[in-house]
Amino acid sequence: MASPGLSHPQSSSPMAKPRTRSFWCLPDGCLVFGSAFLALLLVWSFWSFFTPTPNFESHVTEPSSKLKSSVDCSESGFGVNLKSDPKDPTFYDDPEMSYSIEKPVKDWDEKRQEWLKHHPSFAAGARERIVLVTGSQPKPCKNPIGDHLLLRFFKNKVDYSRIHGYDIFYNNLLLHPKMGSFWAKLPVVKAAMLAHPEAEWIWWVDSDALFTDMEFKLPLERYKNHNLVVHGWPKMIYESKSWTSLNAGVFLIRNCQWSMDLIHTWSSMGPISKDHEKWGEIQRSTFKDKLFPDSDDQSALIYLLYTEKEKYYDHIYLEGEFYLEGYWVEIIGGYENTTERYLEIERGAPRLRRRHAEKVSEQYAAFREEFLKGAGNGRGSWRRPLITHFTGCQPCSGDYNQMYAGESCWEGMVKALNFADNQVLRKSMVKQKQNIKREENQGANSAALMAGLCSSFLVYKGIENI
Ligand SMILES: [Mn+2]
Repeated sequence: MASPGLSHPQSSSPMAKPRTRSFWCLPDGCLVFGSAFLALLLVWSFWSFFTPTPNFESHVTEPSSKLKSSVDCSESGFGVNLKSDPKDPTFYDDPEMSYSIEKPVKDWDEKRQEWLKHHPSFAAGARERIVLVTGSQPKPCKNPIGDHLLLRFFKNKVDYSRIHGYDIFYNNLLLHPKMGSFWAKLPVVKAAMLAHPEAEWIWWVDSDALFTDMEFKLPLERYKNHNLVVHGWPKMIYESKSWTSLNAGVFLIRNCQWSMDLIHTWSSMGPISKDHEKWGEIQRSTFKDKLFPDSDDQSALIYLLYTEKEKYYDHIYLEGEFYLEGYWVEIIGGYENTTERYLEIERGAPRLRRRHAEKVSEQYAAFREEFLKGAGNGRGSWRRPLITHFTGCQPCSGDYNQMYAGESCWEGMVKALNFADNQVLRKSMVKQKQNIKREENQGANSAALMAGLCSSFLVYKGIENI
């Protein structure tokens, strides 16, 4: 596997955002205006003291509506208007418009643009807006601890999305009856694109993958000329012809016509195609290391890149520099060292130990960047990996690749989930001089766990001062 480089994708610390200044307090006239305002405030406070109900409105208001007096509640905190949907027709009014994976979407760029024109409050920030999409099967898990694991995997994605201000959508229904298993994501991603014209990007993250760096933000600037971002290596596609030359379990796809066309072509190698079996044979004969006969989404994408390089290569960014997703086996052994290195940084940097609201934590991530310059990225690095992917372990079915002991899958997952969850708690909810203690699952117990005999999978031991 190609070794990712050691450079830093975030040298310009994109997490830092300018703080909003009070617009009325300009240097000249500030004093005059300020004094006038203070006087007005004084008069108003006396007036309101003697007037029980400040009668700004002509009708009697309910107590709760007083809270609204200074804020237009039709606007969310991000300045987008969640209530306005003008009558002008958009693509949603077209009866021919379908979310189905089988029906191609045409002129999507124009349609999306038109929608944004009618919803101007979404235009600001639209270029960077991301909707994270994930999901799992519609039924309860066969693995006795599967639903618990999936819940924690989902919580992890909710945490990451909340910290970075992304919307998140979890799907657990097959949107097309034939598109099950690894193919299920494509109908969901397409539907999410149509349902979210306000978003520039849809970020698919598998249910068996989790964020293990809650601070790291995608370097979107790097992808400005690309429409699809996947973890992958060109040499492995064009020289080794390997079916693992990229990983389709995590990808970022631009909400545009190019992506609609790609999804259409891509899914036509899946179970909705009458040639599905034939595609399996073609993939196997092209990628010799592919051992199973069925056509799969990952091989299908690699096949497109391999056979139609001129058409696709320039639009697909193969991210090999950091762990857009990383193979859990090569990652999880490094968590302890990473934790220790990060704690060491915090011990020497009071600024990083300052308690803060979670909403401003990107600022602290930016502060931390300067201490991570020597950490490297990807394999061999002590930087937290962005995403750890439990490829070959299925948390819900309990199936796993026979090259691992099943226990190592579940123990590894718990370790990764705790590694990430501790970051969330330490970020803003626990004092930096405190340590989160958990009783980790011991190997000896895992047989019992798998049999569903032990419900106390994780015993929370509390927080201790360090
Ligand atoms: Mn996966």
